[in-house]
Amino acid sequence: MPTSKDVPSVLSIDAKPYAFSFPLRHTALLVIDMQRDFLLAKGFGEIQGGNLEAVQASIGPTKKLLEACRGVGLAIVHTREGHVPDLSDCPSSKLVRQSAAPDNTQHNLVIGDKGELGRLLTRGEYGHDIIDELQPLPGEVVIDKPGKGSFWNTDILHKLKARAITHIIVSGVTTECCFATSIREANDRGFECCGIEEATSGYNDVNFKKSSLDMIHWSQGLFGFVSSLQPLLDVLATLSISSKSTESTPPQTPPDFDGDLTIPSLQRAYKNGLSPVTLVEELYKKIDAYKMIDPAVWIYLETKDNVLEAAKTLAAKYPDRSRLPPLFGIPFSVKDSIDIAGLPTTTACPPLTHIPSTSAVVHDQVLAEGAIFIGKTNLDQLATGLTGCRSPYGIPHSIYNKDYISGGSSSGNAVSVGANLVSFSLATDTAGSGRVPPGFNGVVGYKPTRGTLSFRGVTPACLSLDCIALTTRTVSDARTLWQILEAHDPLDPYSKPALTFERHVNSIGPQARTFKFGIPPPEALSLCSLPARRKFNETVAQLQSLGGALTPIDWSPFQKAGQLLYDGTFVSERLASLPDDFLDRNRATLHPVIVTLMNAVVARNSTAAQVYRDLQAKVLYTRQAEQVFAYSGTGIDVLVVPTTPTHWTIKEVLADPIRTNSILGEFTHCGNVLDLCAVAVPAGEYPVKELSGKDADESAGNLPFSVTFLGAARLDAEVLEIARRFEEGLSTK
Ligand code: TIU
Repeated sequence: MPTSKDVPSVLSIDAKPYAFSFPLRHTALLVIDMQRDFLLAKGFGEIQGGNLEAVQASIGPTKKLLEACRGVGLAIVHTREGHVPDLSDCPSSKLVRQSAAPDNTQHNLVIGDKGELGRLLTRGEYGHDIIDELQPLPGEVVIDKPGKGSFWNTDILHKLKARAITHIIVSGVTTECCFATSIREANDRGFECCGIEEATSGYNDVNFKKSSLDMIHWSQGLFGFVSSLQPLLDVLATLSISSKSTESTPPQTPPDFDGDLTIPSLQRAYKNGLSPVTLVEELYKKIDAYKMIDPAVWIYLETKDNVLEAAKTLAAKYPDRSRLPPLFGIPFSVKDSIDIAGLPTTTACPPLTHIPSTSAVVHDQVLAEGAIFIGKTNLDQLATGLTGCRSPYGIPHSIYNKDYISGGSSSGNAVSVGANLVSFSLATDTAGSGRVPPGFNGVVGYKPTRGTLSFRGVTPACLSLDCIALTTRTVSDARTLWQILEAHDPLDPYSKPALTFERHVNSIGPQARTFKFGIPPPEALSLCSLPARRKFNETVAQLQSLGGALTPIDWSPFQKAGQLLYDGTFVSERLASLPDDFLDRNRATLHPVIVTLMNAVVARNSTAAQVYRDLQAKVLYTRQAEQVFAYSGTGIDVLVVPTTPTHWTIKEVLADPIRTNSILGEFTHCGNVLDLCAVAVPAGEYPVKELSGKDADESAGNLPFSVTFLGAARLDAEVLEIARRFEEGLSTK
């Protein structure tokens, strides 16, 4: 992957109707339908009367193109046309039209019929899969499509947006059919496409190929661009050479672990030969050393021997370093409310401890991609709290300063990432638990839209508002994990459907750089400490310098929705997932602050009518917030808030646990009530003294400041891209 500063970020090749310019980081290669059914003898194409020799001409050039694009780390997307075995996704017209032609002699077999390569165009059959030469590598996207176009009834648009793709290099078969249709569909959705002449072919190239390609670029680029293969290979070759020369590792000696735990850095190191065993050895030195600094991070730490064993098994399973799964050897921790088969789940609440027989879906998903489990982290009891001071397993502190809180409820989780003990951590977020602790430890906390990652196998805090959160070092890492984990789970009743309405992308012109953002009004921000206000003002200026237009908004739905969470009846849901007599039976052993909180909930004697009023209010505020984020000239793209108004000391929280907690949630509480997605991003540091006002703190160093980007449900890709640009802007300052 190119890392050198010398590598130009925008490339340009000769094309029709004029040069095609594409930003490397935002470009994908699309390889359409290079399936046995279309390319091999006895497949669907030949049975339909296609000229196989013509269509096979694109295989060699497509292979060259694919290898060149892989070489520079472009996102690769393959498609396969075909249908589910019961053909319920196949329109009858597609099944019947050609065979019903009065003069038909050749369409004797139709989709779903048994041919020599298996049932024709049917998922799971041999003929449906991609030819051996072009098989996808682990981590590449494969889209199964029921139509000729790649976008009809698939999540390709979502997958492209999730990777911040705006430009697509297009190849595959057949030129006149799926290739042309897909380019037209992509064009409607705002993508800049360039078809590669030699890397596409069809069943009637003598008559159709030139016209099909000419129609794409006709009229100064009606649908897009067309280029020859060689200019593209030439420009990519110069890049691979410069990126190779920047990779520091000599080929013979496996590299040492350089301490950088971000996912792309480890991926590079593993590709160059780093052993996961070496990584684990180094990591456990750090983990052991950090126990002296903070003994309250872990509730369960896997033994070094077990992890070394896992690393050896992994290395043996994937001997070919050019075909590693995306999370190969990436170490991670798990909040101890998330199940791992055979290990106790405590939820920091000993009376609730159980040993599950199956793991949470998200845990299995990251393991399946090669990640290495290190341990389970501390949390506020019952995942209730934002301080990190409510656990019987001790009080973790901010990695910045031992007197300051780590934040909660995912306390150990954020410390384990912040202290560089793991690359990422799986957490949860209900009131802000996946945002506040990352904010207090200088790392990224991302809470995807609820119901887009499976919540199965997690102890609920407030089930209808809970979601999985990801703690990472960078926004890009959060995005990588999200792409791996996002999937509809039919067994999770809160899981949202996979397909949704998606907005177009802005790939070129000023719209590609600008965005509209809103912020809380001065009254709301007045709750912030002086350094938080100063840093937030700097953030606003930074966003403006990145092309952000500060836009006035109606703050009231966000403010009122936040109040519903603890001041309304919703807090009662925290008792709903526990046995009815749980509180009475366990008062003596629960954390005293949790008992106070739960007693207050019970004492309210909330009525069913009050609950319904709150539910109706939630729907109203959600609609009002949707208006703020509307897909229109007036809607904003993101809402930007300080992650927390201030950063308390542990002492301050212990002296007044409920009030300090409530203030911390001022800008996070509304997130799940309004079904928003959110990512908390580091936004610089300030001197401890600026917060404490004490000259004695002159040498006490800094504390981190964090801002959170919130967006409407399912606009995760858009929100993450703005957050990434903000993060990049800070790092290049
Ligand atoms: N029939 C034909 O030319 N093509 C297809 O049915 N699918 C694709 O183009 N992939």
